[in-house]
Amino acid sequence: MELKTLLLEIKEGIATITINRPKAMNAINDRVMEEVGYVFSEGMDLSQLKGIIITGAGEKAFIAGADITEFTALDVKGGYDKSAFGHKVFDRIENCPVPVIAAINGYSLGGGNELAMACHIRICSDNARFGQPEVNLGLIPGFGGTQRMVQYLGKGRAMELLLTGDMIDAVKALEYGLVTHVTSSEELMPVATKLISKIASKGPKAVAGIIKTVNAYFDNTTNGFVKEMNFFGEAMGGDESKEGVAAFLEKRKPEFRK
Ligand code: CO8
Repeated sequence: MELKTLLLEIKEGIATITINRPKAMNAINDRVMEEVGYVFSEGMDLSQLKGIIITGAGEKAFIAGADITEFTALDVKGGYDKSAFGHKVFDRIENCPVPVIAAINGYSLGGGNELAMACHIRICSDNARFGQPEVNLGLIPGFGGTQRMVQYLGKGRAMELLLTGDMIDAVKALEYGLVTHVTSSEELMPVATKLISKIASKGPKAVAGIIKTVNAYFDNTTNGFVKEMNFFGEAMGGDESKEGVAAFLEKRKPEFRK
């Protein structure tokens, strides 16, 4: 698939996906959603990647939401289908076996903030602003925001932000646990890269196992504790733990990636 709305750069095993519609504040239109869905399925060879960074083009916005200009054509079925497709794509991000970091460089609103919340880690620049303003349009979030916002912020804070449509700044987002680091604009990508490089020095199977088992906590069709025991057993019998344990005992750094 030809990428028309995303920039995809892969350098030293780190993929950077830039949502590239700066004139529309990188709003997610149908094409963006299709392309994000594509890059998280056939569009990248995940087995060759250490991690993925998602960011927005320009200096003002990460993503200012779903593209509102496409809403006028939607009825009940159209709205449901658009929402369901977004869920499918964002589930792919959430369940990606390599770490996905949202590097939030400005407005992170509506569907854009929902995309950020599907990533494993969120960091932001100090000019970032976050919100779910759908209520101002007579809507509710449709790409998982009502659920993931509660997961990160707790019910009370999530309810207030969702019901008022208010935005919070980077400092508040850090206090609320929505992001884990606030940087200057210049430092945002270097910090994201550093985080991925650090994670890439660990065993990739253990990293994938942690992503799966943490996600299991939020999946009420599965028992996360059982999943953990199973993965733990597999990890203990696997080559990575042999290397990790041997390296500790031999007082050297483990080499997980050959
Ligand atoms: N969709 C389409 N265009 C947008 C969007 C958007 N979400 N956000 C900004 N733009 C466009 C503006 O229309 C403007 O275009 P133009 O230059 O052609 O007039 C351009 O980007 C620049 O924007 P502004 O001039 O408004 O810039 P400001 O700096 O004054 O304001 C804001 C920036 C605060 C980000 C403002 O643009 C804004 O409030 N945007 C809308 C934010 C919003 O409501 N987002 C939520 C959208 S709804 C949603 O995300 C639902 C997700 C679930 C969908 C489920 C499936 C149906």
